[in-house]
Amino acid sequence: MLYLVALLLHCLPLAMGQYDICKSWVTTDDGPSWEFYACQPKAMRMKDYVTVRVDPAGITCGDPPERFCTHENPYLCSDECDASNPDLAHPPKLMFDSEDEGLATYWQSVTWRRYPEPLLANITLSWNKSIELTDDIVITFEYGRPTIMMLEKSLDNGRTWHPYQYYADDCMEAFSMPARRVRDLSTTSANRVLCTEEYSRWAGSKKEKTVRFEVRDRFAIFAGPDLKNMDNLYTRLESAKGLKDFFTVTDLRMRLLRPALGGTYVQRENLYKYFYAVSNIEVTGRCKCNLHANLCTFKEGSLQCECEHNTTGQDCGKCKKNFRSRSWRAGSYLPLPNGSPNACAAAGSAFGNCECYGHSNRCSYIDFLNVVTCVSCKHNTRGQHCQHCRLGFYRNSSAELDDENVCIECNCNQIGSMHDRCNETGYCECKEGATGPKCDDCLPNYYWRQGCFPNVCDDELLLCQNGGTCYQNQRCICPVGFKGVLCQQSRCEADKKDCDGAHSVRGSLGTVLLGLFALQLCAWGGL
Ligand SMILES: *[C@@H]1O[C@H](CO)[C@@H](O)[C@H](O)[C@H]1NC(C)=O
Ligand SMILES: *[C@@H]1O[C@H](CO)[C@@H](O)[C@H](O)[C@H]1NC(C)=O
Ligand SMILES: *[C@@H]1O[C@H](CO)[C@@H](O)[C@H](O)[C@H]1NC(C)=O
Ligand SMILES: *[C@@H]1O[C@H](CO)[C@@H](O)[C@H](O)[C@H]1NC(C)=O
Ligand SMILES: *[C@@H]1O[C@H](CO)[C@@H](O)[C@H](O)[C@H]1NC(C)=O
Ligand SMILES: [Ca+2]
Repeated sequence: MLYLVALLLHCLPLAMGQYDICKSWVTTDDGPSWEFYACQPKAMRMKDYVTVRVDPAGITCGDPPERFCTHENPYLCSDECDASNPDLAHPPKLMFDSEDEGLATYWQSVTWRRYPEPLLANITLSWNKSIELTDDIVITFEYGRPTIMMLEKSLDNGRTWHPYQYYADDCMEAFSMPARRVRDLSTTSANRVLCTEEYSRWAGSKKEKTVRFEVRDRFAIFAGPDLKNMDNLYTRLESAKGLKDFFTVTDLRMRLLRPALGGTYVQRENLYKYFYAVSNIEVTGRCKCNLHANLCTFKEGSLQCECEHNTTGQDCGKCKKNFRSRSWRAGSYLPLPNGSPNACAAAGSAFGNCECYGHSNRCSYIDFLNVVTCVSCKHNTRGQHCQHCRLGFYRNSSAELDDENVCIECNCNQIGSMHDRCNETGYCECKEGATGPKCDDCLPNYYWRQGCFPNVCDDELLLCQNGGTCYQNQRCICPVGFKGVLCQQSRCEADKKDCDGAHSVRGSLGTVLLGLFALQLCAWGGL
């Protein structure tokens, strides 16, 4: 009986659907214990957790109130957008509400009054959380779909953006790209960014209202038309480079580049029928939790994985404190059907007590020393337990030993310091005259020029004499008639020839005068 229960529990992950549970309590010959599996949260309607931004400012219609027409009825311009009237306003949030039966609510742009200046709008969706798409992105346009648009994505909360898909009624003309269909992609091109003409042609504003980013069609390349063979998809997601990331986003941006034209050319005499109107943006996906969580909750304004396997972080992207005896790893879909949890291990539990503070996954026994030591310490660490910093690095005293950033580069100035090592507080050893933690400054009375050199002149003790000026502490610029390091020497004294005006007078009146002045000085000197 007990065995049967164990068997049932063991089969539970399969019965629940793939990767739905992270662990189960199983009884084996050795007694009951936890067994761990790769796990992921359920797919959700991501529009419920999104923040939206529409650009440029003033692109939303209704301020000031404006009339607009439709392509079906271009001369009956009775519709009005008025931001100050809740019944006639079309704010961005109406792209994410739930549609009541029949009546569509939508965001709407201003009309194309400024034609031929392009009518451009960006709709940016942000989750502040990485999300794995599990179904098509579906954007519903009222009054016709744009004739040119583009979908972009970010994987780093909007710091960098990448094209995701191009849409145009003529891909060659709009983007200089051949038109392709996702259905025609193959296993090696499943993550290709392409231009499609399937969602941009005019078909009447009521008939074809949606623009898609086809996630299912791309999945189907591996999982078959009805997505029956998900095992094959999961296997591919593990092995094909970049495939998982292709379906992962933190932000999406629709760049609307040209509105619906009603199947003809722009009619300049009636620009009130050209605008964008989006009633719904459906994004279906799951929180990316690196296969370490089966729950994702909305807390403090952001989605967060409820991490298992002793991992932590928004995406379960690192090991919990005191569970860093080996480096963090994402869980794996493989081997099928339960995958590998790749759980974080408690310090001291792995490798017969050889602690490596999470900087190494390998230990090795050194026979003649009779010790076990960590191998290939990462994160600039070294030592038997990766407990020291490599030469040229120093320990961050406010970081735990198992922190990835525990070792900080010394960064000693190559010219100012004796070598590239530093002491425990990051101070480098400086050459003569150099100072500062990194030896990139000079002591007082030294100047920097490919290293520190003692001042030749300054404003205190090493004053330039006889009206000379000190140039960058490097040398005195002496007036005519004087020389020497500090202009302390009269040229007349040094060399009688210089006092002989006839030799030094050349050209301009100024030189002549200066020469005469020098002669005069010589004469005084002689007195
Ligand atoms: C839309 O976003 C792109 C960057 O992705 C930017 O270059 C462009 O200027 C934006 N357009 C508008 C109308 O804000
Ligand atoms: C994004 O999420 C992180 C982690 O949950 C949170 O600390 C941060 O405040 C969020 N940022 C915004 C702009 O919501
Ligand atoms: C995580 O750590 C706890 C102890 O705090 C332990 O009971 C549990 O089995 C660990 N989980 C995994 C997946 O290693
Ligand atoms: C040292 O570690 C602390 C804690 O992890 C971190 O906040 C700080 O930025 C680190 N200092 C440097 C210089 O990297
Ligand atoms: C490191 O060197 C600096 C400068 O010489 C010194 O002030 C500091 O006390 C030294 N720190 C340690 C831990 O030796
Ligand atoms: Ca709506």
